[in-house]
Amino acid sequence: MSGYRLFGSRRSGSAIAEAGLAIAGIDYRLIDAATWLPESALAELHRVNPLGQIPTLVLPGGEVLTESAAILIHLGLMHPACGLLPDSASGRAHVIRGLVYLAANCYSAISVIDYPERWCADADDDEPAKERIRRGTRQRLYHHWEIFADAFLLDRYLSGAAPGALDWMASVVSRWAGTRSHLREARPAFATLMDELDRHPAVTAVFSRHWEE
Ligand SMILES: N[C@@H](CCC(=O)N[C@@H](CS)C(=O)NCC(=O)O)C(=O)O
Repeated sequence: MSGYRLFGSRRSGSAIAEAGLAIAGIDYRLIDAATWLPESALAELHRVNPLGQIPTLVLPGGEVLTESAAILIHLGLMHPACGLLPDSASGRAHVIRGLVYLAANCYSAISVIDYPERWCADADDDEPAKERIRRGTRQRLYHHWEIFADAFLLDRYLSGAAPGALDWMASVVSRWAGTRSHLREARPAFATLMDELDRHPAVTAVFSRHWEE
């Protein structure tokens, strides 16, 4: 199978990869798959990504690219003119640091909140234990976002004078687990920037298909 194939699903992190692909001007085939959709192309997804996570991008040569941050970095490096990554080495370093920060400290917490039983022995039927894990993880997640909001604005946007990879990943990951409501109180200017990015023309088609249709 030639061409790019993206495993993804609506209202999920595959919006990050789809935004990157759209901005890089790359056509791809979207394959609907997610662990919470048993009727989707789950077996095919597991064959290429044993974690079963989306987004999972298969490149034309058959290489498998998982991890939203890695996908954005790869697209930005392959298509430097599209503006996903800054031209300057220092700007790129800032954006790559921010992407990895979001993956390590924010996106990972979403998985704990969604599936607390994966992170605690014998918690499958222990609803109070799962709720305590969720509550603690949410608090930690919000703290990580506050640090991010304080440290990662490069210029008008997170990626520089124009929005780029770091903005798109932040705008999607901040939609989950009550993050936006928390930031509206704790970091209102940052929350306003996230709201603005949701409606940015560069990603309207992708984001509206995920969250409005
Ligand atoms: N580290 C991955 C995380 C991807 C991830 O957790 N994706 C979610 C959807 S938003 C998923 O597929 N979860 C299914 C599961 O863990 O069962 C990334 O940064 O892209």
